[in-house]
Amino acid sequence: MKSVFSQRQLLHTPSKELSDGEMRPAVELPARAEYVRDRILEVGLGEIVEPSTFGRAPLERVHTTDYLDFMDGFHAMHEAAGRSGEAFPFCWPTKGLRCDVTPRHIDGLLGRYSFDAGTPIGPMSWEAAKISADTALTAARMIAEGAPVAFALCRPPGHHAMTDRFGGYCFLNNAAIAAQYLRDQGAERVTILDVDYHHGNGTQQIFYERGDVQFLSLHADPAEEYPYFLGYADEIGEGEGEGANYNWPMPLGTDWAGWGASLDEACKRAASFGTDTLVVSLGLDPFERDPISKFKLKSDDFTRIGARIRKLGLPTLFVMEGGYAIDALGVNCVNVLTGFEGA
Ligand code: 6XA
Ligand code: ZN
Repeated sequence: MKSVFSQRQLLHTPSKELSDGEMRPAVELPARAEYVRDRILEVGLGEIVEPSTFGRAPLERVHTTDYLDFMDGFHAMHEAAGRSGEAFPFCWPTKGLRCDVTPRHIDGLLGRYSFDAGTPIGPMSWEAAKISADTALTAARMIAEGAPVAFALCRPPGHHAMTDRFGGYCFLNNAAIAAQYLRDQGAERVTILDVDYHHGNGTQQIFYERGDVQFLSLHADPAEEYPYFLGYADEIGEGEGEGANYNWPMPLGTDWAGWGASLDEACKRAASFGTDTLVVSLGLDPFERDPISKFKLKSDDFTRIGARIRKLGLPTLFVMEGGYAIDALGVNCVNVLTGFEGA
């Protein structure tokens, strides 16, 4: 299978993040993508191609223009405010405050367009995020043109990014942008299967009232794990989207026995939706040695994930999301892809 990746996605270089009450070394590092790229080359998975530039139009199909304008202008505003280094929001329009105003101050704007303080923005972060979205779009175009499978080596990741808010290391929702692009290219129904350890709150929010894009997510119980405020089992979609959203929150410590059973249920939901294209939000953080996660999947289990997904018999776009056990990331990620190809 072909993969898509650009070195320019490495331009986002977060140094620290707010975690466990301290400023800690960032974990969403450029080296993550390099380990995956190197493993693709090592096993000879297939060609790695550069992303094309798709411009703003496909981003606007998912994100609001004011959010994109804010992000486009953010770095200049940060410098004009006499700031250097990484930006962190810290004040949000939560219930009880006004959500209908857009402040002029940089910290007010940072709060307006984010939902957490865990996502540092550096001078090149937005550039890298746009190229990461182009990577997803280029791989989606391969599927639209008839490829049975493609891998978008996206980094920074995307599944927490909402229509108008960044967070959870995510700025643009790569999987959602790709799914919408596939719809616009003629796919009638698209399923997004999110296997990242964390709930894909952004993807869920983007498609929650849509009946044409199904969202299925396997993740740690949000009562115990980030993002805490979305991802519960009773969230089934609204309006035309009712019945097109399903969550499988699982207890901390879940291993393949429980996780694989949930994957089976999710695959059955996908099969009964009548989907014609599958997008997999491929997080590698359910791994037993992931430093920020608490599931217990082993490297061989990732091969099983790929094989189970293949049984759906659908054109499949894999889009990379999280995963921070850097030394094992290449093996686990490529195990999913070879598990798919070998099944
Ligand atoms: C809070 C944890 C962010 C989770 C990022 C992730 N700092 N999402 O892996 O899938
Ligand atoms: Zn994650």
